[in-house]
Amino acid sequence: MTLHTFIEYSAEVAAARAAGSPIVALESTIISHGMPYPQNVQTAREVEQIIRDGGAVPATIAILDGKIRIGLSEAELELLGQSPEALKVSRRDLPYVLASGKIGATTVAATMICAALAGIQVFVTGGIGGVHRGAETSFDISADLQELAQTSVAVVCAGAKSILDIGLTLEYLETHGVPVIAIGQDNFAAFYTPDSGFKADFRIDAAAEQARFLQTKWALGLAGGVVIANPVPAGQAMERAEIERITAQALAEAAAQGIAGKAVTPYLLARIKALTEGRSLATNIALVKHNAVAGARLAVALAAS
Ligand code: PSU
Ligand code: MN
Repeated sequence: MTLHTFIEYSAEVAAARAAGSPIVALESTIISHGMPYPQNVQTAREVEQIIRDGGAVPATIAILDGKIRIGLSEAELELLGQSPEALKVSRRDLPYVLASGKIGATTVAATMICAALAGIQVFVTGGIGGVHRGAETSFDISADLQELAQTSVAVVCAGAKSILDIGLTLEYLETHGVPVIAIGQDNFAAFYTPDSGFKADFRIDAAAEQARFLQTKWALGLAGGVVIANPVPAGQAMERAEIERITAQALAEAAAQGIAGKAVTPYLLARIKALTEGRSLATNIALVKHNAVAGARLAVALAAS
């Protein structure tokens, strides 16, 4: 029994694998725990379509009926978007959800594991987890960062959210040898806003050059992921001062309510959405779609080289 025993591909993804066509992995925690219904399912569908329009095949990943599913049907996207039973699954949760046959929505970390098992090198999401503010006392550091340190998948995202300590997140990635690439600018993106105020390690705009970077890293035997940070388009970004104020309020509320562990990130996302009257959700949807364009380009470039 190996993890491969548990993998099941959709017909679309199986055909793409057989043909050697470009494939882009997508996570499901963003659907089940990152956005409200029905915008979550709507966005998941639209993101898949953007990837198809970009010449690649989307592979949304989740755990269903004791299987790692690579590529989901419309009904399965709907189930993940609506079911209160969907568990947030990171690396440590994978064996439990698979063995129990429960519904699992995979985080960046778990999606990277599954994508790597399926031979998929490009993964598109909204934002990665990171080192939380106050981590020096809470020890709250997302398992996403450890996964980036060891699993060879490129993660196209809009940077890391300001609910995190972005400076410490970048330090952690540096320690673990994870390159952080920026698209279209020198600085690392901050999810709701294009500029975190911190420099990325490298700026690489062209997909062909990003592909060459990845192939060089992995050819050298340097296992591990790469963060490719694509800033939210200016017209769809939030105002920095507003998001800072609201983030501070959401963090204070989380602390007052004793929210801890895996509940922290979903709680903060939901509070920020409520406090911005949904404007943060519109930005979130826009940036994921923008990342899908970049991710499809990268997958196509990798397949062509
Ligand atoms: N950031 C978002 N939306 C999300 C997440 C992060 O803007 O949905 C999810 C991702 O699945 C990420 C996870 O991998 O939260 C990180 O959770 P934690 O901080 O508990 O590691
Ligand atoms: Mn955490």
